Amino acid sequence: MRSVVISGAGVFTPQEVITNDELVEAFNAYADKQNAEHAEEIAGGHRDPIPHSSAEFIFNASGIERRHVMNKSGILNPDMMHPQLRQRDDEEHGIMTEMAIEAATEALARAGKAPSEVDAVICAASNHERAYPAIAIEIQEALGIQGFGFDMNVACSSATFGIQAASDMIRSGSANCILMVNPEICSGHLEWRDRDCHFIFGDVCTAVVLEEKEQAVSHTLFEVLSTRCLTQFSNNIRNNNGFLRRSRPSGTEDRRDMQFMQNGRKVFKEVLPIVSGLIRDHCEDEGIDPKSLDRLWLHQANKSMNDFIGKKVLGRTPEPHEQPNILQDYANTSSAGSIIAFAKNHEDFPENGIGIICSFGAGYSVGNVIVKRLS
Ligand code: CO8
Repeated sequence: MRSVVISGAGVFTPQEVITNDELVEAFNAYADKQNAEHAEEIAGGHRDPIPHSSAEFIFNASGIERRHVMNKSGILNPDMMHPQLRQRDDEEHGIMTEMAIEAATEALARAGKAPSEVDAVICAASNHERAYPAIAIEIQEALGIQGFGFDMNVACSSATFGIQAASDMIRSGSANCILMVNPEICSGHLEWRDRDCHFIFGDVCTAVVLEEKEQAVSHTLFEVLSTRCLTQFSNNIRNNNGFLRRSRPSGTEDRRDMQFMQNGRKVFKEVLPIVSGLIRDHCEDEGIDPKSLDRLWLHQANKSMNDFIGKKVLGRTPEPHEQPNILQDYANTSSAGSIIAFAKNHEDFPENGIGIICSFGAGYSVGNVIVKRLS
């Protein structure tokens, strides 16, 4: 059986940043305006006023301090409350491809690979900016990669499911070197007018190069020892937007369910045991004591969630370097979160050390990638 390694990772971080204070100021201005517009209905008891958001609540409930976004001005404009992104011509690169080129260029440089040595592209993300042609094929063309490309979506678990798909293809011989990219423009489908979730997401793009071990030239290699994916249907994280929208009577309305919706409390409670159980079972099936894992590069949605999982898996409170968090700077970037954590926190990882990249989210979905540092 051929062995698979991660030989390079890259992160494209958008320049624009929104702090919790800036976010809350814009939200509260929007709330005040709405409440003033509907003052009579509110006074008559026919409508609830929109309460103010709070930076203190956001930090305490999630651990998030700021987020990077592709466009800040639209999100912070109380008359708009969503990003404003320039429409590209069909002849130009799309915005997801632009982000992917940056992250992929870094990942390829770290792997020491030219695009001509890559033979497939997987674009794994929570949303794709169009239905077709596949974003992956546009990325493939933009970078000058031969072979094939395809898009896939398993929400927050897209990247780990993408790593499993790539690893299986490399092991079976249908590809030798695969670029797996995760351009996540979460700001496009977050409802910035909803106080319960307006602070959750940010934008980013990550990329990982996976290849057959014998052909890898990078000095930093992580062998993919084993992957495991699990899904279990739940409506607790849902988005009803889709290609049938115009065929429905209310298709043109500005409906709440056209953006990200979640029952955060239920997600929190229900997902935690699934994740810690899958990590434990997966490790044990591979003959690895979960308590001996050297690092957990976890999905980045909520600090308390990660603290809980870290403690459950290791049987003690992890040291900060054993379970690195990046969500304070990036917020939840969906599938890219665990890959940012890995990309920014693997240089100091010990040789022969074993760690796990784990993501979880809508579906529900959970993806594990157990890795061992070779060099
Ligand atoms: N400011 C002040 N107060 C607030 C705010 C706010 N912004 N928001 C809520 N409150 C209030 C509530 O009204 C409530 O008040 P009361 O007790 O009087 O009713 C109180 O604070 C507590 O509210 P919650 O119970 O909602 O707060 P929680 O402690 O549960 O924290 C969290 C909310 C942070 C959302 C938490 O539940 C959480 O992190 N849950 C897990 C979420 C998660 O992991 N989701 C994964 C989704 S991501 C995914 O799978 C990818 C989907 C595809 C990407 C989509 C991109 C857009």
